[in-house]
Order: sequence, then C-alpha cells, then structure tokens
Amino acid sequence: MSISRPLPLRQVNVTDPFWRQEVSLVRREVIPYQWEALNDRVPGAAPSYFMHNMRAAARAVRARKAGQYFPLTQGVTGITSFPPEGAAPDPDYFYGFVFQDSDGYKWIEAVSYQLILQDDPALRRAAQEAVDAIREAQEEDGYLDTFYTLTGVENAFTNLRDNHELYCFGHLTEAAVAWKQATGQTDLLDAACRFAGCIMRRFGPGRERGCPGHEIAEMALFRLYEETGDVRYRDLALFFLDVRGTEPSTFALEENRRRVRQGLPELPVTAARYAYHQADVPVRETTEARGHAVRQMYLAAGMADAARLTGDGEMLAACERLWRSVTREKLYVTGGVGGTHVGEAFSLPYDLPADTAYSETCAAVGLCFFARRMLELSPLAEYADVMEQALYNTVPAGMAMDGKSFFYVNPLAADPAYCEKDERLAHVKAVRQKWFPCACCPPNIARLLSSLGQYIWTGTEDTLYLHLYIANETEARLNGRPLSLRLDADLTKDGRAALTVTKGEAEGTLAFRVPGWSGGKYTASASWDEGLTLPASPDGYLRLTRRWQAGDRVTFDFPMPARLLAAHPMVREMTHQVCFAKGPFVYCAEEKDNGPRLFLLRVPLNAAETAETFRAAVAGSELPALRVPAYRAELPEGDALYRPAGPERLTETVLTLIPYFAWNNRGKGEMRVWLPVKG
Ligand code: FUB
Ligand code: ZN
Repeated sequence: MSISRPLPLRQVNVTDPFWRQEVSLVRREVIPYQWEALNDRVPGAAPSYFMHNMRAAARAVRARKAGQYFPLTQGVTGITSFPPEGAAPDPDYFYGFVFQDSDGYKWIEAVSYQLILQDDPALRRAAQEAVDAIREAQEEDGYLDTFYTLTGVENAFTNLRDNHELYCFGHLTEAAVAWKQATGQTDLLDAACRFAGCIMRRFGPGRERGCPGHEIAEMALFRLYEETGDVRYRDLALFFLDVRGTEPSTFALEENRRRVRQGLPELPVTAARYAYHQADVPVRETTEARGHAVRQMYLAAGMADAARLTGDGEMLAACERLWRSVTREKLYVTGGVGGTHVGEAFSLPYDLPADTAYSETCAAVGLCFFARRMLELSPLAEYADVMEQALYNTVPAGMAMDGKSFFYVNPLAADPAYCEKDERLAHVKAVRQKWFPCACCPPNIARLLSSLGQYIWTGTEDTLYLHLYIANETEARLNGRPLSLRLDADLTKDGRAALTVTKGEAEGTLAFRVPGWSGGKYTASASWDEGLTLPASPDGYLRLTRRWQAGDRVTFDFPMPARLLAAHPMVREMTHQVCFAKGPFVYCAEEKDNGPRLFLLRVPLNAAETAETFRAAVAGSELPALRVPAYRAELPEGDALYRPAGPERLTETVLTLIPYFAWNNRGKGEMRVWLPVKG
C-alpha cells in the first residue's frame, strides 16, 4: 500500500465553470434554505423539527438537573413521532425520525466546509446557533440524542440496530471535526468527544459488545482519531468493525432483551439474519454488497479507513471484493446504487431496473466516500472513474438547478402518469421535493459538494495525484516544498486539460489520471517538450517526474466523443437498449424535447457517430447536449393487444439528449436514460 491523502480543503480552490456554480449554489441557496427547513420555517415543506428537538431536549436536560418533572414524548410509533393530524406540535415533544438530529449535523458540516472556502459571518452565526443548541441538549454524562432524551433516556443504547444513536453520533463527529477545522473552535468537538466518552464507557474491548445499526460512526471515529490523536477513538471504530457480523449477533441479543421485557419468545441469535445491516458475516469475510445501500457504502468507507490506518490486508481485500461487487454487478450507469426500494437496498447481481430504481442520492454520496478512500489506498484510475460517474450524474441529479428542491430517489426512467398512480412506483417522485420528512439526502449533497476540493487531488510525500479534471488552483507540497498549481479544464465542453505550475519549485512526481471515458487515448504536450510521449502506468495514471518550477505547463487532450453504451447482457432490464454518454456525463431524453412515449424511440447502433454536440439552455444554464438522428415506432392500426411479430413501422426523428443530472428542471414530464435499439 502506498497511502496518499486528500489535499486540505483550504488549499484547493475550485474554479471549474460547472462545479463552481454547483458549489456556490449550495452556499447561496441550499444552505440558507436548509437552515430555514431545520427551523421549520419553509411554508408548505415537511417540518424538520431539528431545532425544535434540540430546544426541547435542552429544557428536558435542565429540568432533570434541577430535579423537576419533564413530560416524556408520547405516541412514538416505530422510528417516527409526529403530531396528531391537524394538531400543533407540542413544544416539549420529540418529532420526526429517530435520527432527526443527523440532518442538522450534516448541515453544520456543510456550512463548515463553506466557511473554510470563504468566511461568512451570517452563516457562521447561524451555525453557531445550532452548535449552541446542540451543546445545551447534551446530557451531563455526555449522552447526546434528542430522541432518547425526550422519550426516556434510560432506554439509550438498547436498540442499536434500529434507533440510530450511533449514526447520529457519527454525523455529530463529522460535523464537529469540520467545524473545528473551519473556525478553530472546539465547542462542538468537545460535545462529540464527551458523547464518544459516554459510548466508550458502555461499549468496547472488555465491555459490552455492540455496533451501529446504520454505519458512519466508524469513519467518523477514525476522523476524530486523526484530528485529536486519541487512539481510543480509533480503537472504538475498530471494535465496531470487529464486532459486526460475529456470533452471537449483538442485534439479535438486544432484540431478545426487548422481547423478554415484552413477554415475547426469544429468537435465534445467529448473525445470518442481518444481511440488511451488513452484519451477517464478519466484515473481513464480506464478498458482496448487500442490504441497505447507504449503510453498505458508509461501512465500506469505514473499512477502507481501517485498512489505511492499520495496514490490515484482510480488510483491504474485503474492500476490494466489495468494490468489485458494486462496480461489476450493482452499479447504475448514472453512478447510483440501490436497485430496489424494498429496504432502500442493493438488489441481486445485475438487477438494475430503470423505472423502479431506488438509487438514493445518499448512496451515491456514500459511493464517492468509498471511492475516494480506495484511491487513498491505491491510485487506480477505475476508482476515480466511478467516483466521477456518481459525482457528475446521480449526486447533482439529487438537487434542482435552482438549489430549491431535491430528489431522494433517482430513477433512470420516469413517467409522471405512472409514478403518481402506480403503487409500485410510490417511491419515485415525478418532481423534486422541497423537503422530506426523512431529509437525509439534501444535506448530504450539501456536505459533499461543499468539500468537493477534497476529491480532486491526493498526495504522498513525493507524488501528487490528479484524480478529477475539475479546474482548480492548489497550494500543494512536494517533497516538503510548496508548489502552486493551476488546472484549467471544462468537461462540459471538451476533454482538454492544462496543468500549470504558478509558483514554487519542487522535485517530485505529478500523476494524471487517464479517464476511462477517453478509451485510454490521449495526447500530451509540455512547455519543455511539445511532443511529450507519456505512457500510462498499469494503474491508469500518467506520471511525470522532474524538478517542477513556475511556468511549467503540461496539457492533455482526452478524446471526448459521444458514446453509445450497452449494459452487460446479464442486466436483463437493459436487453436491447442503449444509452448515451459523453465524457463523464450520462445523457437522458426528456419529453420536453422529444414528445411523450419516449419508449417508442429507436436508436440505431451508429448513433454515437452521427451525434451532434450543441449547448442547450436548461434552467438558465448552458449545458452540453446531443442531437442524434433516430426513429420513432408508429403505433399499429387497430386495437389488438397482440399481433403476428414483424418489423415495426418507423418514422425518422431527431433525438435531443441532455445530461441526466439536469432532468426535471423544465417542468414535469417523461425521462429515459436507456432507449431501445433500432432492430
Ligand atoms: O436511516 C438514515 C437514513 O435515512 C438512511 O441513510 C437513508 O437511506 C434513509 O433511510
Ligand atoms: Zn438520503
């Protein structure tokens, strides 16, 4: 393993025309909007109850400390609590999902990254208000989870499988580290460490066995360890990983304890029942991505951190198997994961339906976490290819181009007439939503995009790896010496990229990924050698070692023609269908450009060669678009449902395709990524 690490966010200024717009959209629209949502001030949107719960929990903590009575929240069913229909919320009650705290934590994390990029006193004040509210909601022993504080803190840690308090802890910790890095303040970090202390008094080597039902605490604890240097956090993360999937299942044991209290018979304690939670086998024995997709991706990211920090070869091998399972059998062409809405989960290998897809935005965000960590372990271009696939397609699809509404589920085909009427498609929304009762996705997009700079480069002492062609200015170090770099690129236009050393002098290697979409073809030239020949290493990176100095410039041209893609024949939902891609963008057809009944379109197999590229105006932005000669099947005469098979009658048409992420920004209508091939 040759470990590389992301360059600090502060040192990477994203200048890319496309991504700068996305990152500033998050700052301008999404973050202020989410603050309103967290305060339940968005008319017509589902209330978040985040600040409501924090304030109620703070009153409960104060009251109990003063020996006063505080009413417990009544009416909790399963993992949610809502006011009765038509009733006003009780100010002292917990509302929302059991993991509602995490929405605000993710928001603070996103704000922190934005503050690192550029200070903003108003934003900092809003985040400070949230931080103060969180600290006030913390119990004296460090416990911090408004659900249990308000429903009965004596039940804390009794249902790790379903009730997410370790998940909330994980998000709190991610936020706390980011907040410290942004502001230098340790207020939230102290809260996270006190909560960690409370968790460690209960769980850990020699104490109770247990692990999170929804992963994230693992990667958060590793981050806390790296921030503080306190090895107890690393060891707790390793403990959670080691307990997971071992016998007897801790989830089964805790369930039996609950059942005994309810007078119910005990159930078998075998781990095999917990594939949904990735707790059916020990993590080092994992062979397949399974269960809840976000959980699986967060676990994989935590496992990759463990491999990096401990050099554990078995853990690394498990990460590699998971990677292969996801990318060879379970990945949508749009970089989404999660083939079934049943349990928001990975489905069987090759089961990747387009219209009933789940492809949760959070799961694509989680895939980026996993991919970036795999890149840290070994710079393989395919890790960056997949990260890019998620980043340019499903992740931005989760957010409207005005930053004001969001998709949770990201189908690859949608027909509003069906989404709105067919129960089987109840999870697929025909239009983006202002907010969700379970609002995990919007703040996840915000935190990923706000920290985008951390996905572009990683570095070792003597090598800087450029993984993504996102234009940026970077203050890096190479063999201990500072080097300022500028990358010019705009993948919405073409595959040209230029890396210029703007300041400094240092000896070492710059390694440039050859994007998978270029088909391994490229030309390169350098300011000191116009006809530079630079063979890619087997890992897919072009390496240049020299004494770099201001004025050095390397340019690349990665061919970016329109491509027609087919799925592996085992993907039965895509039989005889194709989709278009150009560079990192996957394209889709929308009703707005192509009329209704998109399923009647037929694409000739030479369509990519005849495709014409143009810039289309979509929701006020200029986007790369394609015009492709194609066909539309005519409806036959008569109303017979079946007829003797024969050639279809086709009419010539011209297909217009826009990037998938931009669909549904021009009103409601049909959309398809995969289109039938002309027979
Ligand atoms: O359970 C917490 C989050 O809510 C998950 O990551 C999402 O899939 C949604 O269920
Ligand atoms: Zn989500």
